[in-house]
Amino acid sequence: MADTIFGKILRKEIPADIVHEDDLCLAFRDIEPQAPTHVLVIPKKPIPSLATAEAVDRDLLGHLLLVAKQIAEGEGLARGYRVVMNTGSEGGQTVDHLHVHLIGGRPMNWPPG
Ligand code: DGP
Repeated sequence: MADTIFGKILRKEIPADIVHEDDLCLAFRDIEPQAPTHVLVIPKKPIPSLATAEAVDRDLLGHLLLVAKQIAEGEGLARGYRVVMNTGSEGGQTVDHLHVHLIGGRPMNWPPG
């Protein structure tokens, strides 16, 4: 997989406001927050997008969601939040390293833009 800005964050080559790290993933605050809480959860495994994830990634993908839930609890998002995986150009993905957006702290609109 081609290197991305998230690869540089994973290797601590550029700074990020890290809120969680374990052996499988890193979570940090989005540099362009769309809500009071906006955290990105990324796997340490370099998977470009959900579209390229495979069956072997099943447990890893579940882990990312459970970490997002854990962070949401820590952020006090008891009234709800949104998790999003923008996938591909029409899905709005701009960084080709799979990531889960955790967004909360304000009411969310539907449908999304
Ligand atoms: P997406 O559009 O779904 O690929 O989301 C990419 C997100 O990554 C976008 O919300 C902005 C964020 N982002 C891009 N560059 C950086 C960076 O250098 N640091 C941090 N913390 N976030 C970044």
